[in-house]
Amino acid sequence: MTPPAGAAAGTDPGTGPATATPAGSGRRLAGEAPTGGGVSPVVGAAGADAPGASSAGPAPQQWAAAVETLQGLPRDARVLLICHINPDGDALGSMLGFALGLRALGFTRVQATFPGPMELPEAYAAMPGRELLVPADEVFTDPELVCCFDAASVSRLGALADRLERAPSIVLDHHASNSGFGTVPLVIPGAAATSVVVEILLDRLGVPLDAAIAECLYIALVTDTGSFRFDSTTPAVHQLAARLLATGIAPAEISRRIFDTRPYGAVRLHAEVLSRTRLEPAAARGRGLVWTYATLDDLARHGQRPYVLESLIDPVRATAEADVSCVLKQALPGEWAVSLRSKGAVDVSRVAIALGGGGHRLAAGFTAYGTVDEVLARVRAALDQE
Ligand SMILES: [Mn+2]
Repeated sequence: MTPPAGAAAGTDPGTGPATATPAGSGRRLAGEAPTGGGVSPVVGAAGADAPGASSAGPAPQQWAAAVETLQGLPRDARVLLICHINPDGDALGSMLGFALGLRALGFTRVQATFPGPMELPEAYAAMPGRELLVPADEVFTDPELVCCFDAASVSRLGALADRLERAPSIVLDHHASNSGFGTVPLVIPGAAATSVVVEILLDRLGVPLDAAIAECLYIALVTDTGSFRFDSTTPAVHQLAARLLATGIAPAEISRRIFDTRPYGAVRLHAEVLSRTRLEPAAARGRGLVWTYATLDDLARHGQRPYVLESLIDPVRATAEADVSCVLKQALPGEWAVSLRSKGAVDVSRVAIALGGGGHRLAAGFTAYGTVDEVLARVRAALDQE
């Protein structure tokens, strides 16, 4: 998640980038990246060959169990799809692409949701399949099957986690830190996006890719690879992208909508926040630190919602004179979501862990309390330990 993170909106406190090396975009917030456990390589498993995957994924019997579970369900069964809180392009795109696939198979009662208010960043408001979205407090309380997307742990499902106790579940994910929850976990650690897993399962279910499904999966892929800039961008990722583009979707229009469109207020907000950027060449033992911060008052003054700050780290981390970049985003009075990025000389996951968060070597985050000066003092001190 991070640099495996995409540049689009969506925060994921609690999970980190799924892939090992994000080059950076600003998608994740504090707590962004738990690293961790993983799925043992299984001989013959689909996974190592999956786009972006660095290790093996589900065993053949797990794929078969997922297919049999779905094929054995009556077409009027209540199927509930859930993606993680504060969904990003991968979470939404993977979930809605799969939802459309289930509709194509004839399932008539498919609901897609995520915890919290049903508010989508404008970037995702036009995604195909959005008509299948149902607010979390209105979804089936007694689903017959639950499918989870891009969530490394049950905690990422918020108040919807209880649905997992009421029905069998299929879990599609790509975080190396995935806890292995669910009846049928389909996790390909290090795959470029959860949509990689979705595409494999849809193929095994015999669902042909149409333009609507492809657009969802493409948005997921392009978001989580940072527009094919991150290390997870393997030849197989481009081959998947080619299959998706072959359906006739319009990549330029999609990219403009997802990455290059924002309200005027957000442009002004970014300008103001970037104007307070500070460079400290001597920090991080001379490798350099560049930082800025955005407050709740900044958001209110420009009439913007917090997700517009997700991409703010990208122009900050471009600073050539600093290896480490840091953006503080105020979450509550006295509370900050802190994003850290490295160009490679400093392992910012170690800094984040030392400050109570997590993440990956090049992209990490943590939650901090106090003033901007106090938080930065802690960051500088932790960097000096590296
Ligand atoms: Mn993802």
